[in-house]
Amino acid sequence: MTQDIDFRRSVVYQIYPRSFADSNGDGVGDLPGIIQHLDYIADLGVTDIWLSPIYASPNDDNGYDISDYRAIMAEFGTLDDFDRLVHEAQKRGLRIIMDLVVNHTSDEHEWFQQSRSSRDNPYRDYYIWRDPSGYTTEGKPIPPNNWISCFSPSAWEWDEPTQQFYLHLFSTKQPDLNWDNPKVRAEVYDLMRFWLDRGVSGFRMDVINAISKDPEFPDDPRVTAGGRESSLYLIANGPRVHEFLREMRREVLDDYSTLTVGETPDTTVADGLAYAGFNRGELNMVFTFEHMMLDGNPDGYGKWWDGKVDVPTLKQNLAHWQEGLAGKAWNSLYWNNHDQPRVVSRFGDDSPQWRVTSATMLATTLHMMCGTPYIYQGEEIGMTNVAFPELSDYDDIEQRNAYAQYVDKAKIFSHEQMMHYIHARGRDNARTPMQWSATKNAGFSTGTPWLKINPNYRELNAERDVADPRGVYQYYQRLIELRKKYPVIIDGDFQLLSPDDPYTFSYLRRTKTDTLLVTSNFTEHERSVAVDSNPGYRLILSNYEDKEKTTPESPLRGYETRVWLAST
Ligand code: TEU
Ligand code: CA
Repeated sequence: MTQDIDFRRSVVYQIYPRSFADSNGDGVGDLPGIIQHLDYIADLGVTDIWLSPIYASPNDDNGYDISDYRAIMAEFGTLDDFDRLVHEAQKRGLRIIMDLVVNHTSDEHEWFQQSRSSRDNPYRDYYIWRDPSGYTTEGKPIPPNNWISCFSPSAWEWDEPTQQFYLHLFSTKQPDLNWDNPKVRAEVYDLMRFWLDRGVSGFRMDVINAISKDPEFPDDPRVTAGGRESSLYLIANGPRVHEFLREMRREVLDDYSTLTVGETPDTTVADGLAYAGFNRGELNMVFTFEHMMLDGNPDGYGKWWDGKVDVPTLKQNLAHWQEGLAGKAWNSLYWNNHDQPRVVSRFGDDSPQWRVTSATMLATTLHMMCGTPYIYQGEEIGMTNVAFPELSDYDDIEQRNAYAQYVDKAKIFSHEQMMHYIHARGRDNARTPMQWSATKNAGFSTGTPWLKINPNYRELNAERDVADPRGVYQYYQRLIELRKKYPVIIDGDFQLLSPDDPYTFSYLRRTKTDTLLVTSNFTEHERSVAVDSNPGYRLILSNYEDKEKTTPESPLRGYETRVWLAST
């Protein structure tokens, strides 16, 4: 059995390859583009790069629909480019973590092509096929149950030639694999070995908590009651998921040194302990979704809303995970990924006056908690949400489907409302191309980018930010340096201070010898925080300059954050 890599000391940088850097002018980011920017990533101080999917894909869901697990998407490059990327990353001390998308494949994957070809094909049982539950008076087949998919109304798609439905929790082009079939599991373990043997250092596992389905396929009571949100919550954390993950560890992960993080929507602290508990033999950590759902639609229309979460709700939720996992499992820490709006626009203030200050405040609040921080491309320069005027300016399948459901079909939101919600929460906020410079197309591509650039790139770009000692990039460097310097950031316990204070987010981290105090102001107005005076405190980081006059008790200015350390 091989030892896991030291995931407690990792800092992970996530790349969405399509939007990172285009080396050949076709408008699509690619692997050579990533290689060109490896120094930029290494200089931040991170230890690992997580690549969103780079496998062959028809791109119904931008690579999260895989048609060949052993091939690189043609637009992204070749296996040779991939080997070069691993090698160049290693030279800079960076590990590569792959996205493992095995809850479903593309419908264009060979397995599904075989599976749908006939009921007695040997691959039939690789997917989840069911008979209709009946027929309408017009003779239309009725799905086996009422489950709603994340990207289309029903989670079941009728296959006319073989007269059965197949299950797809996401788009109709993303059929769910049947993990109850041991052959499917063996195929997955095989492809994992393929990449581990090629030099990757672990996996971020896409909706891995959805792989085991309840064999009863019960109706979703929320849908029965008229709800419109996806049934993922009901399907998540199914009966055999822990058995499968332990088998995966025995069959594959035990033979390698890896970092594993599960993407686990609809997961509570208790589930988190079960997936990522230190002695469970499953995953190193999981991504909780709880803090990402707090600002959802109050009427049960999913994430489509533009309201703000209040500070106590947000910090109490994060504290709940910090305390719940303490000493028993490990947290992942994130504000952003390719599915979420930009954090500076969401929990901070992206106006020119406050953008940098609130971005660095949010970064500090997150990185000083206990867990492994994840940085999503562009977060390290404070990239913001975008507000394109037309629906046609957007690409994301989730946004397009939500518009069709909520505006066209059910007429619950007006066009204007829905555009507003897309601006606030749409996934394309995270997917506009990386803003490298003030030159044409933000230096992302010499051609026409696959998705429009955020028009603020002339002022907001890496070239400018990296050079600015008061910018966001250099601040992230300092945060990561602190983590390497002070063990309390890794090992300390966690205690939330003033849990009900509506404006500030403050906490302590303690070991036997050290106390770290973090105080952050989530508003533009001056706020005081109640803290225990400790004469030993010295300021080790802040996003304002005049450090001399400051004490832990002095009021925090707009979006100010401070990190204090006392050692005995
Ligand atoms: O996301 C899983 C998931 O639960 C999504 O529904 C997610 O909650 C949603 O995008 C947020 O609005 C993963 C990937 O991260 C996502 O990009 C994929 O589209 C999805 O799986 C299917 O593979
Ligand atoms: Ca390209």
